[in-house]
Amino acid sequence: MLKNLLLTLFACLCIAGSHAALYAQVEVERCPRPTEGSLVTEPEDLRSHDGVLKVELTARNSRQNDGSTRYCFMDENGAESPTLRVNPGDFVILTLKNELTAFHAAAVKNGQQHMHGDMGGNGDACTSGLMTPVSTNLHFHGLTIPPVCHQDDVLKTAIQPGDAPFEYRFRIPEDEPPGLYWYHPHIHGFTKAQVLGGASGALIVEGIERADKAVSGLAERVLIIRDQDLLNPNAPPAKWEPVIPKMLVDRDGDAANNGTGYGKPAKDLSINFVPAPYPDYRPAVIEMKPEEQQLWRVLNASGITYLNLQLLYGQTPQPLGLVAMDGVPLNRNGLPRDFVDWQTHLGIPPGARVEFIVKGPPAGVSGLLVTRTVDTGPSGENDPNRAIATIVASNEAIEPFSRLSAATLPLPSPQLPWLGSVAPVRTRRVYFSEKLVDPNDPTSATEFYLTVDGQTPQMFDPKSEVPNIIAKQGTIEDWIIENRSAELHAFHIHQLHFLLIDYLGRQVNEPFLRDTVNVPYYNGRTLTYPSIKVRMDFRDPNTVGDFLYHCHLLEHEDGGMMGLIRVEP
Ligand SMILES: [Cu+2]
Repeated sequence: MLKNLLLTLFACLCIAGSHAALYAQVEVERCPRPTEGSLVTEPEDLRSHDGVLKVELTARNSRQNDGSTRYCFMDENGAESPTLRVNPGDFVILTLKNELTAFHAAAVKNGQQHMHGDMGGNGDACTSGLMTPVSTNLHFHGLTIPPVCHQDDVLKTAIQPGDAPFEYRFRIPEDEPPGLYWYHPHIHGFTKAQVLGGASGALIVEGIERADKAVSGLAERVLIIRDQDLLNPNAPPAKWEPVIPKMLVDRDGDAANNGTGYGKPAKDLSINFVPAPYPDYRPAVIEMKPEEQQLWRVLNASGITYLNLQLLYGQTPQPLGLVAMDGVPLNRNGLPRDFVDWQTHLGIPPGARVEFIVKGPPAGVSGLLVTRTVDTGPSGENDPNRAIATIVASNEAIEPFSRLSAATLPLPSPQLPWLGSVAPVRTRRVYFSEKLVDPNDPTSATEFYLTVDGQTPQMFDPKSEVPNIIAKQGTIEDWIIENRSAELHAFHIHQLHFLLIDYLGRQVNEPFLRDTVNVPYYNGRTLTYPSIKVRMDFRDPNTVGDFLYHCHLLEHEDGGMMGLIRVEP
């Protein structure tokens, strides 16, 4: 009996030994993802109870066979990138455990293999500022919560592998507009890698149906569009595409904008992690009951890709009933309570959100969610026309997890006067620009700047504590944001929303607020640089402190296109 047992055990060990390589390959995927052509499922919803949302997240990564790295946030039940659902006034208590692994020599050298002290860090996640490929943290994009440690500071807060779980603890403001927000890491120099790898998730402030009756009682779907490195980088374009000029590569090594709307994209796209990769763009599958109306809450969590969404039934673009941008209902300034802006395409810069009403296709008709090409400028990346998901009308379609309340107790009006009706205390001018390290060598590295007019252009220095801008809490300022570079940029500021007043010299006076906005590129042929004007709102006491404004193309942000603002009490 014992002899048999030992023999069995010995046999097992032999098999284990001879198959070590095999076992290494089939080890459990730490960031599992659906395959091409899969049904689009929704992220899990985590809801607050008795005014508190408790979440335990773990940051993980995994190396893929093609050399790319996936990053993910998993909750305590194994759900990836759960949607955090909160009400105004709720407390969020979120612990983040860092289980990132260094896969690259540089990461090992600079990261977890060294003690914190070796890198100038001090072992304190609140103050170390130690930012390496395996450090992580969270930014709550769009929320007006304080820029302090354990809330929404990303200047110093950095959690290292092996640190105790780090606790975020903040209150959703009572007057936070209801809508779609999101969370993602913000480690200077490494944000792009983590976000491209998939580290992002949605946060919903409930109550949009109280702001806009047009969505009351609708089923809602959270759709997160992310980008990632090409799965088939060496494939030629599909045969159905028109022949385009020879593909060029930009300074980041991504496919450059060729101006045709076709050709190799800079990055692949996925929708709720279902990839729709170049060159065939096999779409993911969204099922809906025939002609059902739903509220789609779409986040562009891409690192660098602009979206221009369109929904086609046959060849016909369908009306998309826009009700919110960047988490703010479109009637925020007091427009009618059933206001809907019907559009046939919706542009979404990286970081931005759109929420819109769609009607499912009739039985027997299939639809296609596409992104149309975006002209990112001669120095921009290629964002061609491509399919993302097919819409299948089916009576068996699974109902979305969440349905908006049909009750329409109106949301209280904002306490402060509408931003458009308040005079600014001053006007500032900031500008995007880029410079080759060696102007005579077009292959040399590019430095990215976001500069206050009059100051010397400098890449953002995380070690510097000198703010580029000092503002006063309680005031309102107008900022003119210029683009002196040959590519499109997406301006974003932490901690607050702003009002877009002028766009390319045209008054727009939007009835809502944004936190991310495009600034068109300079084509070299106009007397002035393209610019926009926004009205910044520093009235909320939660905006007091040091925080960031930057381009939301993450390779630009990581590359220095960022500035520091201090709002004094
Ligand atoms: Cu940019």
